[in-house]
Amino acid sequence: MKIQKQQLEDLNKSGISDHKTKFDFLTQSLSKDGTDVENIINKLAEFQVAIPSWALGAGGTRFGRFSYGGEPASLEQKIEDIGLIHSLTQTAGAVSLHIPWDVPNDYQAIKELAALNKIKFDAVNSNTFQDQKDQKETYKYGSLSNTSVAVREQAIAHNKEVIEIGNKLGSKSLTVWLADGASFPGQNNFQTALTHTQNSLIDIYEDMPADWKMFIEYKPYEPYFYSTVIQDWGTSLMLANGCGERAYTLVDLGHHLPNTNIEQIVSILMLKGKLGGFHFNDSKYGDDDITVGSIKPYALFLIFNELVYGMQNNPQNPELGWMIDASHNLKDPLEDLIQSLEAIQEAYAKALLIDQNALRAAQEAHDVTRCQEILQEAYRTDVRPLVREARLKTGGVINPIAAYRKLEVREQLIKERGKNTIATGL
Ligand code: LRH
Ligand code: MN
Repeated sequence: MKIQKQQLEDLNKSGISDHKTKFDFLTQSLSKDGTDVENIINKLAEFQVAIPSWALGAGGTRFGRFSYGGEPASLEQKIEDIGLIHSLTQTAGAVSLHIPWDVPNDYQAIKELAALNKIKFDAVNSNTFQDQKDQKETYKYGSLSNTSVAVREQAIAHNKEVIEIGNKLGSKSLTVWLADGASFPGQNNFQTALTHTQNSLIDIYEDMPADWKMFIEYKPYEPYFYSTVIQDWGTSLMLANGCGERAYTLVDLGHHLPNTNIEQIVSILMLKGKLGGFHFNDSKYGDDDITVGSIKPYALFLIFNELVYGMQNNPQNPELGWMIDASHNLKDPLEDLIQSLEAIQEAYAKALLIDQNALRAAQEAHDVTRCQEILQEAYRTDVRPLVREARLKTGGVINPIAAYRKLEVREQLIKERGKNTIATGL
């Protein structure tokens, strides 16, 4: 299914005047405070978030999976679905593949299809947390950290294969997340596990093309429940430093113990020039992988405040890899992803409204109330007219969810693909 340009324009007709009224009103009040609205619109329009290839079908938990109908059964159909989301939002211009779930059959064809949909290939993800059919060594007791040389070498070889696949597609980064850990005290020697992991990552790092980055993703627990080798940002930072200047830490919002101050972690990693990428999602308890901004929108805003400050003050930190990492158990995966993209744009827009100089001055003056007032003034501003204007300016629609439903996209996909197709992924 492809959405034609004319359809997008027709969809905007009914809402354009109401949008202009709200946009003009907001622009006037913001310009009065000296806000450069044009600059914010351009930044929102440039902000592209990679869609995870593993989150375009119905996700599942160990308690069950409820299929959605019309799910993409091939990488080609996944690219088409991301193309649908991108044509409506104009902010999903990239895909992050997970190997071996999404190995291309025809590289040339998949690159042409992606280009047709204005989709770039962002970070590729290795997978040494599942055993593949006819795999020689099992990852049951770990991969890059395993006590067995044979298992470590197999896992290293897999990561090098993932780099090759990504390289053929034009990707420039590898994300390594390890399930490696233990569920019982005494099961692992922590020092040996970490040392094996460091040496394995160095082996992979040295095999990366010179213009590639490595993202090391941390997680405190799951699938194991006593210890995880790469459990927190400090361990990931240490391993990245151990690899070299093109290795960075990847922050998945769901990979923090309750009440962790994630914005402080983001700030420190940017100061150290070691924040490589993000996996956006939201959670109430664990790694729930639910819609961005659906539980803790203020926390997301505070994270974007540190990101905006870092992007303005930390030239030592590279351009960040923005990705969503979610799993959809209840909602239409494409609607869920559209909602996440909107929440990300709104948090970024609100953070761009923060008067960073006034905030610095209030911090210097220890005027705590003023500091909070400056943040909350921005947070309490309804920035949706700015986000909509950025979409309109780039050929998207004013209200993506309404457009998705008006076009009956899911019904169309079910007609084309049937009710029982199952997408690879989580
Ligand atoms: C681990 C994780 C990681 C992916 C997987 C799909 O929880 O966040 O980023 O490999 O989800
Ligand atoms: Mn993740």
